[in-house]
Amino acid sequence: MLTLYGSTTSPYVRRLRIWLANTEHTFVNLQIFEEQDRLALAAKNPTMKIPMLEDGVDEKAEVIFDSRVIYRYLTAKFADPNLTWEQENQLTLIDSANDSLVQMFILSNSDVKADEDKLFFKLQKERVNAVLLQLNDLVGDKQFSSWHYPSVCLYCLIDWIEFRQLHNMQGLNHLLTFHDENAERIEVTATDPRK
Ligand SMILES: N[C@@H](CCC(=O)N[C@@H](CS)C(=O)NCC(=O)O)C(=O)O
Repeated sequence: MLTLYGSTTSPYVRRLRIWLANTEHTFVNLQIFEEQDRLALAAKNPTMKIPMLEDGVDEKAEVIFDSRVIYRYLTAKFADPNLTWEQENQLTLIDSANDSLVQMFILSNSDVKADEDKLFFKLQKERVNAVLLQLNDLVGDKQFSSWHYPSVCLYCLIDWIEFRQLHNMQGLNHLLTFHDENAERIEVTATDPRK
């Protein structure tokens, strides 16, 4: 029995909800910044980050942290092919922009103003700009034309950026087209964080 713990707004969780759309599993929707759910999460996962996967029940359950490791775990469990090194790099690009945006989002929710003269914000902005440009080029090179796992992750990143209004996507036309082309997939609409 597979149980995925997460939230409906996290882009890291959404990629796995989409990936597991045709696999029997239970989704536990946590409010990770609220006391009770936080305690429940901490009891199993001291990183206190979502997603988290549980395979099995009680003491016999395998508990896996981190979306990347969860994906590898699922790949091994269902004997799916591993990602290529090129796809691993695509995932690293996506995750690095995603991580920077998550950190800046948490800071803005902590009333810390994004001061571009400060090293922290300079570094994150530089990374996000460079990575999104590179991903835009890769989409232009047709590397995301099939709906493989990196495509799912890329979609979740772009859609989360739009949902939270985190970055001006003007000019990143390949990314915007890629987003539009995949927006009506059933597993995408079913996991829309706006619902
Ligand atoms: N490397 C992790 C990142 C997961 C992550 O950053 N999750 C966010 C939600 S989008 C989180 O749980 N943040 C809680 C915190 O930073 O305290 C993964 O791929 O699963």
